[in-house]
Amino acid sequence: QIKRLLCKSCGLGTLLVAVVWLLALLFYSHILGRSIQSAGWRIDRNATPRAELSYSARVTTRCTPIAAQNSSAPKAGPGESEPEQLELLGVVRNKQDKYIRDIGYKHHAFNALVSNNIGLYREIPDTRHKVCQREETSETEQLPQASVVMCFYNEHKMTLMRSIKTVLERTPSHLLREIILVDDHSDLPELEFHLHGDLRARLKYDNLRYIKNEQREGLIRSRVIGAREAVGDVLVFLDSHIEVNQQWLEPLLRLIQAENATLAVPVIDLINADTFEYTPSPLVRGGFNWGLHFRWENLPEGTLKVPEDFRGPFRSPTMAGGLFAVNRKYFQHLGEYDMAMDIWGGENIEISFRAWQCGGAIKIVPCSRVGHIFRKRRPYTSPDGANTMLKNSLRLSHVWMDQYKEYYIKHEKVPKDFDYGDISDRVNLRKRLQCHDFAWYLKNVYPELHVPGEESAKKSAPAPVFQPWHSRKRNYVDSYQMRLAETELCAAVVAPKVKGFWKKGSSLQLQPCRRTPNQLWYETEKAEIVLDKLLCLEASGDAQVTVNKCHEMLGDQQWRHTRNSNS
Ligand code: LR7
Ligand code: MN
Repeated sequence: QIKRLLCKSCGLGTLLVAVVWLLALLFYSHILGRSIQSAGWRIDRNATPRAELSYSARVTTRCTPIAAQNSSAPKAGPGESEPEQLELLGVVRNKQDKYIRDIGYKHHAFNALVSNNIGLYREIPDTRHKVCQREETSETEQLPQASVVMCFYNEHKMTLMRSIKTVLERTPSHLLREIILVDDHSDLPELEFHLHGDLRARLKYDNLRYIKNEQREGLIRSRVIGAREAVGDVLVFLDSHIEVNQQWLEPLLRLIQAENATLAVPVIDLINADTFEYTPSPLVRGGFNWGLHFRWENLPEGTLKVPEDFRGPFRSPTMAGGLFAVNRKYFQHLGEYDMAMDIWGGENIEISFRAWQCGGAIKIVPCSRVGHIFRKRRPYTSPDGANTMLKNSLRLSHVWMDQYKEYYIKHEKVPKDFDYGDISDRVNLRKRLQCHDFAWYLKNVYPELHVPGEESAKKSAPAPVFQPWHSRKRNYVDSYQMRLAETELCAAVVAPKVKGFWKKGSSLQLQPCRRTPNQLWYETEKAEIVLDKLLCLEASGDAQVTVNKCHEMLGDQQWRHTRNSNS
């Protein structure tokens, strides 16, 4: 009896499994309309990497303010959670922890408890593409010296100190002339101490210079105040809540040495405001819309074809503003910043237009990586509550945009009588430097921008945009095993685990199919094929396929399904 029962249920079980399997198969091939080529996965070398983006979510977002965008964050993928360590650092153990966290969010719009617990320094992932690591710094190479200018207003103390500390730790001392801190009249009690001495002692760095503004000036004038004190060959501006990555400075200096009228911009990696997780940003460039808001957008199609292309640099119509290097003399020559711009906003677009129109350039240097805390709101206001972005943008539009300023004014519905102050100095600067007009900029630097009323005959597609601050939260569209046709063998990673992860660079092998983590692949909306949430299928040299750290830059980690016409 028992035997019969068992057999019955086992028969039923088999049937059920078969039905589910069939349904799944049908769903897969008909609904998703794609098939996995199981025998021999192929690298489609002819495909332009960017062409593959066609089924990724294209959301247009801007860099700042970023409040609105975060709410639509894609759900985390399977098994995707913040690294354990960081989670632990966020644990609220007592009232004091809770206070630190809550007041931190209020004053800084990020999780100060985690930041405190991280302390002065931590390891962060090296997010550069592998071609960058091959870039040797030779003994004989003579690079210019940098002065880092960091201005801050009511910055979280530990975060500020870590920003400086990472610069000290990750910059060869012979390339760092000094660090100039400009305290923009902060009024938080913890910053009231003799910051200068305290910081110098704790950071053990003599060339730390400290300026405190007598009144609030805003980041734009503060940067100029700092820059005028600097003596290094190259100015490097940094926000006060950043962590620089390995060899971040050298590629910037190298570019400026070769092209002294180029503003060199690192890739801005993401430091999550809630968890402080550090994740890479994809390679994107800067644009803007007619509201004169900075936007990220994809590189022009075909920019990244072979691994060497990942070294850049890439021309960028604009920059985000906070992090860049520039020859100090050239910065002066170019007219520093507009000193009548207040507090926050617009200066990044202004210096972008000015640089391009007046004979310079802006280039993104992918081998230089600096992480920045992207927060959901700006935690401060201007002293009189004024909309400084509006005033600053009006100034820049009147100086640099010729008749095209009307698109801005219309877009933002700027009141006719809005007072943006006297711009004659900046108009004279434009004349003195004999700068190109805005039509030249649009034609030569940013032909992809849609001009209202004009046909979009320009060759590039409307610029699709990644959301860099979400990039780590991959959107998974599929999961599967890769089974060799007519066999029970599946593509697997068979490698020792290092600190709980498969060893990077491991190649694939065939193994009897099991739904074990080393055989389970997740496909993201960017067409990466991910194993165990961290490793991506990668085409490496010599026609090998391996798994390697996901670099989020597509190219050799972006895959296309091709139907096997014989089956
Ligand atoms: O009144 C102020 N005085 C200051 O000294 C206001 C701010 N600041 C300091 C502040 O402490 C910080 O160190 O200035 C720096 C920038 O201010 P944030 O961090 O509030 O600005 P943000 O990161 O939101 O804004 C981006 O756009 C700004 C436009 O004015 C500046 O150019 C910022 O430097 C810029 N930041 C970046 O580009 C980093 C990447 C973000 C992106 C995209
Ligand atoms: Mn910032």
